[in-house]
Amino acid sequence: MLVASPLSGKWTAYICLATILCTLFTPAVSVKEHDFKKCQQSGFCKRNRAFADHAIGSSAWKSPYNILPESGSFKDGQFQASILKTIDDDGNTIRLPITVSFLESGTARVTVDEEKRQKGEIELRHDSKARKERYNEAEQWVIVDGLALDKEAKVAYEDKSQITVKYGPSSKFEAVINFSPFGVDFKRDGSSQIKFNDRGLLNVEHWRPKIEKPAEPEKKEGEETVEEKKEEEKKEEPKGEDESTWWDESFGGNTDTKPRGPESLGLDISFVGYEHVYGIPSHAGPLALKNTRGGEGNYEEPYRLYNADVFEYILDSPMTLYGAIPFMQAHRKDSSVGVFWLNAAETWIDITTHKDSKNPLSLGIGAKKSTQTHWISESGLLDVFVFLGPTPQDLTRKYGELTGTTAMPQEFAIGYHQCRWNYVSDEDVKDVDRKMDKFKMPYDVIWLDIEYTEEKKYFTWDAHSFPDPIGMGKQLDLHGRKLVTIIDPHIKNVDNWQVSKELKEKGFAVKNKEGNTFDGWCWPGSSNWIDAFSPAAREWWASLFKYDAFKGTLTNTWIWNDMNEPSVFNGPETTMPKDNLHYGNWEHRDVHNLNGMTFHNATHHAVKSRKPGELQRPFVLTRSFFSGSQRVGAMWTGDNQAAWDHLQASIPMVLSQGISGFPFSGADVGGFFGNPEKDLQTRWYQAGAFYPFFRGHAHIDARRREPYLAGEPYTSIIAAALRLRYSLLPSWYTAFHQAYVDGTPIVKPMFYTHPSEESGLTIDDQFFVGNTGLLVKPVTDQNRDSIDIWIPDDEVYYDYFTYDIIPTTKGKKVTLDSPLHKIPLLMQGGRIFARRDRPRRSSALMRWDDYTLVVTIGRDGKSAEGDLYVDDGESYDFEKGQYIHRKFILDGAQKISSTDSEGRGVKSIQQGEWMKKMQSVFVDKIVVVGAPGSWVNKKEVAVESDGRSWSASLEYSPAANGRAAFAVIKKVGARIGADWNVVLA
Ligand code: NBV
Repeated sequence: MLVASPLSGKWTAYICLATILCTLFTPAVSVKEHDFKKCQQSGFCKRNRAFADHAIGSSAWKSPYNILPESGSFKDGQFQASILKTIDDDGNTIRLPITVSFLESGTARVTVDEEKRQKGEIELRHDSKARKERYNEAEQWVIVDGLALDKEAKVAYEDKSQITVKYGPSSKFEAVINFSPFGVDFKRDGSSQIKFNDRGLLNVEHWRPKIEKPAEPEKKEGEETVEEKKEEEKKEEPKGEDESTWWDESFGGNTDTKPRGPESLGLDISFVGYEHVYGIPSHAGPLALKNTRGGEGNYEEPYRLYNADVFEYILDSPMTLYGAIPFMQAHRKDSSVGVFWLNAAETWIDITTHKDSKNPLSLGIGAKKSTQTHWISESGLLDVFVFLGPTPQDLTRKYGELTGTTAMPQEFAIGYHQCRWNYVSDEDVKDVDRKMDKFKMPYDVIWLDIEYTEEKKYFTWDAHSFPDPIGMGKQLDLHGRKLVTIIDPHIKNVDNWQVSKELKEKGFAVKNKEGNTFDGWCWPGSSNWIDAFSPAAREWWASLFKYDAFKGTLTNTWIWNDMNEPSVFNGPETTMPKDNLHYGNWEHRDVHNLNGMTFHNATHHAVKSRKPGELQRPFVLTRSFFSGSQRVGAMWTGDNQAAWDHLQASIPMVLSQGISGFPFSGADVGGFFGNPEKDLQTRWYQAGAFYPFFRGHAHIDARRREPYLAGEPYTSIIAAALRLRYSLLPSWYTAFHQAYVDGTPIVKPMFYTHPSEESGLTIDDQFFVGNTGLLVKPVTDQNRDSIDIWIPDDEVYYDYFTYDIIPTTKGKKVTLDSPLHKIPLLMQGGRIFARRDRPRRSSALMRWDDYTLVVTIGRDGKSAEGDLYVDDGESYDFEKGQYIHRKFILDGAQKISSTDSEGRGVKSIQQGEWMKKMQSVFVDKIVVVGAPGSWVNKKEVAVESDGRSWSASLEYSPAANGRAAFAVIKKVGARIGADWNVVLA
């Protein structure tokens, strides 16, 4: 039932004028690469790269960081000591407390702080109110569990120069902490996997007072200015001591005042024997990351993590995008390790790969490769988690344990979403809703972009175009559909609007460096930004979403958070000045990459508490994110373009999100900017049907392109893609559940599913869906009638649509036909997955439909298995055991059985309203692909369940012209939640 509150229908006479003004203020759209810093333009990045060049280029280089042996102690799984950083030739040192924690999960954590800043014994410049410590609260936002110390971790060896700790499962892991210079060698089964400071690039810029230089005298003609002299002197300065950006730094007309001076961190992390590294999204580039120090095919720039509104982003680039997950994994055949760099400040990562062999006779043939990375952050703690694998699943599980896993979404959220900037009125929305039905295109959600508001004031409606949001919401609800409205973090700065007044009066906005409410420019013009770091601000934010506050919203209204990097049109790099202040007086520089997540998190909690007792799982989409955002919603890859290469780029981007713990992701289907050609739009729907988050979206200037407008044959082909998505929803939901349980990606790249297959380690244009064995390779080129798909194993593969047996060879590519109407989609043998085959208008309408199980018989000709997870798709009752989780097994081609996959007793799973209703939901059909020839005369099979037995008909189709034999068992009639057997022998 919908909960409604009346819309305060305040018609305003200025509407038309305001709309005109708003449309006039649409910033020019163009690639703005030069608006974003390169490493050379980012003071600390430049300094750390120079430091690295100096260290690597000098054979005499010795890292000036040494652990003071007598400061070290090991207790209860934790090693604590002081690192002394020698800062001059006189031997003066700075003290850096270090903690190495060994966690019960087998993960190790290295944390380095700076004693003087920790104790607040520093002076701030410009009367700044900023905190003096290095930012130490990232953990509070990011880590949810898994910090228990491993009391079993033991010191295996210790002397004046090092300590070796054995830890992890069966003490297989080892950390050799070297004292002079400081370094850690993380080993598994005795061999090095990950090394810290192996190349001596550790650099913790300690606090120092600014030595004021005399003011510059007037320049007489022909004389050098102080600046020019400085430039001259700089040329002679040793590398790594470039002071020019220590105390202030300007870019694009904005000056950062840096009240705490230089405070960056750098560390080299080497992955020994690993040629490929992955992760650290979001970047528009390949899944296996590229080298960043130049050379053929490599990038010149480090990968950057500094959340930014980079619209019309360029492809194949290490340039920053909207979100940041500083989690990197390294893989080689049969081994995976990873690091998680817990730092929310601007971060750059250099990557270089080199051959390991020192044997000159090997000529590099057969030599192993290692990858060296160099991590550079502007401020904060050095805080790194180390995962020693050995499988890709170990990494995603351990990372999920620390940062949390994907929130279990409502089922509608994994259906199709129809968006554009903008649906112009409530009538327009209702019309699209009707047309989707008319063209038999299932969909679940329609979206409203910023134009639904009155003058870009969120929580209001443009009364002229949206006079009846309640009526609109109710029409959508007729088919169980939802509305998503956009709410951005910038609040229009006007005195005659309560939300703006309260934000300022209560002091809940982000402050400028002077401690006054920060004012910047965004969609509404002059704006202020809610500071979601503040608990009181978050509570206030929640009050704005109550049904009687955000009038016109209903229980089927959900939220979209955009622009939360945050995007500030007149700010440096289109974001907030780094010397702005957040709750607790932390500088924006310290928390920038967390900002989007705190806002997303605040909105998630706000919609969750709209009405006491209403227990719906929230849906909130975010553009900006950080490690942990997966716990509160979905993300999309931002403002892409209607171009084939953007479609192509979306696949590795979505895969990268998946392996990095935030798998609920997708790209704008059709491309945000521009007008896709019909074939591109069609191919994009076919690809989008396999994104975990599936939404069509378009820019305000783009032509209307609701999928039914495409015209034939495109409309029918798109409708088929949408229906394919809907029929597979049970399997998608099962994959989401797996992600929720242990952080497993929803769509999986080849290295993840087949880590032993070396030739698949860099493949990033095809993937498996959950545990279904469905292998898809979206077509991302124009006029492609055939496509090569790489086969990861010796299993048999069937074409999804025709049941043809594909002639495959493990580790080799096979060519498939891929005319426009066809999605290259294979079924791996040995799997059982669930579908709902009856086409309906929305996922809600499918809720009580019966299931089809597809069994693909494996290479051995007789076995297959799979699972299915089902719950009510909206509430939290699944946390109380209200769910069905089945395991299906085909055993020796004799019997297909369904049992509770968690071994729960029948009683415990039959209680509760929803469970009761599910008693009348059945397995209707079982399709067995690759059915054995011995079934040729079989006409019926026995079904056993609930202590009864009955027969079901079997229709057998023999193999023909390359097509596998298959059998269809009809009207199975076994309850989906019950134990049953289908006896085939
Ligand atoms: O709110 C308007 C757009 C939105 O449609 C898009 O999806 C976001 O990524 N928004 C960005 C602001 C401006 C884009 C030029």
